[in-house]
Amino acid sequence: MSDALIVIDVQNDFCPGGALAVPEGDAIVPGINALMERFDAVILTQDWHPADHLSFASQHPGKAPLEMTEMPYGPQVLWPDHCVQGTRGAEFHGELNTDRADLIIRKGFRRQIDSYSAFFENDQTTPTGLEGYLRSRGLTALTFVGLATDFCVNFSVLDARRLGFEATVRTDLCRAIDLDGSLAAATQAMAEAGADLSAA
Ligand code: VGL
Ligand code: ZN
Repeated sequence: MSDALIVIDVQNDFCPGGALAVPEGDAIVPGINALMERFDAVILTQDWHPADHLSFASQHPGKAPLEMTEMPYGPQVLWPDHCVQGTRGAEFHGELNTDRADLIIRKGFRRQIDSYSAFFENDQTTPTGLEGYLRSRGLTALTFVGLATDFCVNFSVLDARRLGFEATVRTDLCRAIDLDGSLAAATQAMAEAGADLSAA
């Protein structure tokens, strides 16, 4: 068996009431729990930033959340402080069935580099280790769900395709931030990369 479910960043800060709330971010939790039953492997990712992470607007005097900055690896959206290591906002949503997870992969823990993708940080070269884990377990077909469709899900799916994994996105079990058309752009990019986008 070779199918893995990859659950991206279903954490309090991305749910209503959180620091970087995604509209209806919590609505996908029951469906994700149910979907876990069908997979050989379940992997969760957890956005996990130090309090002074450089993706936070608070670290850039004069900048506000959702403005852009330049990082050594390219343009970067500045975010409100979110998913700070050890805080309630960084915890998984209380209803997510974390007991079913074989692996929890944390990302974004280096101050200088943001990490949207489950595979590589935003410099596109620093690996998280997920590729090696999947290959050594023989997991080749990946299904993605979680938050946010247009950032961490999108970057994870594009890297998965680049690395040669089969990728399915259950769009009904994802929710988006949708900044300036980012959801439409992400949907197009994932489809063009050969991901299978399905709503059931
Ligand atoms: C995410 C922005 C910043 C995500 C994480 O999980 O999509 N977005 N950090
Ligand atoms: Zn983040």
